[in-house]
Parts: sequence; C-alpha cells; structure tokens
Amino acid sequence: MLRFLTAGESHGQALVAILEGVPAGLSVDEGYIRAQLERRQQGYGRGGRMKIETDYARILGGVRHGKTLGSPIAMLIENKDWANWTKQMSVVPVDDPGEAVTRLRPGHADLAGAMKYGQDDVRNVLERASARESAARVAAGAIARRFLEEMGIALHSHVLAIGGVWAKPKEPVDWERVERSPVRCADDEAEPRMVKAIDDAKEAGDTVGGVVEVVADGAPIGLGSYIQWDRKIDARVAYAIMSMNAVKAVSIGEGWESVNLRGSQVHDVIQPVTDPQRPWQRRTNRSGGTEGGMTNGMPLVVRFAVKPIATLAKPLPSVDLVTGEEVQAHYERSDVCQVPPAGVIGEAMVALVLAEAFLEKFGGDHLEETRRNYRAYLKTVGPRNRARVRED
Ligand code: EPS
Repeated sequence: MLRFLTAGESHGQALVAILEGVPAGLSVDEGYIRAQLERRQQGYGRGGRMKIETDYARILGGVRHGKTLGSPIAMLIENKDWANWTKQMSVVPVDDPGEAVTRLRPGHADLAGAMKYGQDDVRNVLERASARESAARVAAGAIARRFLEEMGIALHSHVLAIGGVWAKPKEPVDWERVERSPVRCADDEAEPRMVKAIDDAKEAGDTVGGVVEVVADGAPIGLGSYIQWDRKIDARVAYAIMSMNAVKAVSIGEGWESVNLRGSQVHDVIQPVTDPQRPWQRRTNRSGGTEGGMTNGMPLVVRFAVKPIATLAKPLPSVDLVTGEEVQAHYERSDVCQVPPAGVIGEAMVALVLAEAFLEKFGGDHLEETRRNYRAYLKTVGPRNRARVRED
C-alpha cells in the first residue's frame, strides 16, 4: 500500500529514499521536507557532523509541478561530509583506502554486523548502521505527514526525560515551546537540568539517553484492525519505532504505568454522544488512542526509550575484531545525546504507519478519491441507530 526504502552510507555520496503508494494530487515541495530535516538536525548534544550538513532532499521523481503523480517518489540527500571521505568510501577500489576500523564498540552494530557479513573492517558495517540513515526516513515521513495534514491529522513530539531528568509537562503541551527548546522539552524547569545532564556527560566523555513522546492528533476511529496480528495499529507503530537506532522500549499510552492500577482506574470511560460531529469522546486517554489494535479516535500517544549513544569519547574496554585482544573501543566523533532528534524521527515513523493504515482503509489513487471515501466513512461513524451511509 504505502512502502518505502532507504539506501546510502553515512559518509557515502548521498542518502536515498523511495516512497511508493502516495496518491496523486498531493501538494509537496522541497521546502516543506527541508523544514522537517532541519528539525532533525537540531537538539542540544549533537556532535560535529550536524555543523557540516545542511540536509536537503532533492525530489528526483514522482512529483510534477508541485503535485504527486501517484508514481514512486524518489529523493536524494547529499552528504556534504562525503568530500572528506572520497577515498575511504570510494565505490571503486583505491590504492589508499585508509585504516580499517577493528576496535569494536559495545552497543553498536559492529560485532554482530562484522560476523554476519564476514567483514574485517567494521567501517563496512557502521556506515550503514549509523543513525544518519534517519535523515532519509524523515524525508519519506515528511511526505506522509503532508498527506496526513490533508486529512486533518497532525503530529508532534516532545522529550520526557534525558539522562535521568524527567519533565512534568503541563497539559495541553505547548508545542510551539517545544520547537523553541534546545532539548525539545515542554517543561521550563526540567529543560536547564536536561542541558546540564548533557554537559556533564560530555565532560565525562560519556553519553545520555532518554524518553520521547510522539502524539498524533486527529486520526479517525478504526485505523488498523483486530482481525490479524500484523494488522494491529499499535503493533505496527511499535515495530516502526523499534526500528529506529538506539530505541530499546516502546509503549502506547500509559503502558507501563497501568500495571500498578486496577482496571477501573485504567480504562477510558466512553462519553454519551451529544455532538454528532464528535462522537465517542473519552473522559481520559490512558489507552493512548488505540484499543483492540485500532485507533479509537483519541490522540495516538507513543512513548519510547532511547538508550545512550554507543560511541563514547572515553571508550569502554573492548576487543579487537582481528586479533581478539583487549583494546579500547573505537571513537571518531559522535553526539552526546540524540534524544531530541529521536522525537522528529519518531514523528516520521508514526506518520508513515498512520498514512499506510489510512490508505488501507480509504484507498484512493487520487487525493480527492481518498478524501471522498474518508468523508463517506465519517458519516457512518456514530451511534448505530443514526449511522446511515448518505449520498454526498
Ligand atoms: C548522524 C550522523 C553521524 C552521527 C550520528 C547520527 O555522523 P558522524 O558519524 O559523521 O559523526 O552524528 O550517528 C550515531 C549516533 C550513530 O550511532 O551512528 C545523523 O545524521 O543523525
């Protein structure tokens, strides 16, 4: 239905994304995608690489005169840093390819990747395993986001914790404040303490992780399905989020908190229908907008844990890939904290999952067809004695 692939190495010439299944007639422009890529590049605790790059996705196909054609959308993000890596990352063999990386970093793909792909040089693994790939996801996700915007669905994210400092954000979250925050946090009081946690880790040659929340507002009731395990929307969101670098846990709504409570304290009471335009409101949203593997019309709330980055300025003891002897792990340069950009990447992944589920339910090869189908469905969503499919 909607699928995407990415290609490219971190210090290769470029990253590539191909997104297939977007209906024709959607307005898309490079400026819109650039704004999302820029958000991903921000965040206190980023390393030197983000000073080199100005990520920009050039659209190579699938769009004409500002509108999607329904054909695959191809995008290319050039790596500016490539200029410094032309020999090491040359596509054709060179006489002087640079020194092999053999000092394994615990926590990264180095060891398992080298064994799996039979590599003597960890660079052949780490270049693709790098979180740099997430730029291509954000480019693809920006188009999904544009589509969802047309359907009245908006995505946001904010940071709940960094390095053990927890935010206590006020409801409703002030999303504009989050965009201005160096750590993408909604809590004035926690923000400077998070910044300090990053500074302290940097001084110690260490890294910090945290917790991020992504919220999707405006999704209709009934995306995903209970009828088969791989159609469940919460399962699909968890898969997409878990596929991000450094993510070690995903929960929907009050997933972890609910285990200490009774059922009566956990489930979201359904309110009587007073406004036919807004049926099936809930008193609370502890379930995070999904029940039975489907969206329930409340905001989708996804939280996830980002572990501290594995590349440490003060490396852990490790082992050399070739000799098997004890060495210190490899360090080139890295970020101290990647939690703020993880929110932007999480939004992209949730956007891709929701757009796919939306197209699954409403179809449409052209945007207007999707919109028509969606409107017709909304007329049927109400108390069953009143819900009748009406002609437009
Ligand atoms: C990243 C680019 C990378 C890292 C980071 C994410 O750039 P470089 O390797 O040239 O410093 O900053 O990658 C990782 C944290 C990782 O573990 O691989 C980016 O564009 O986001």
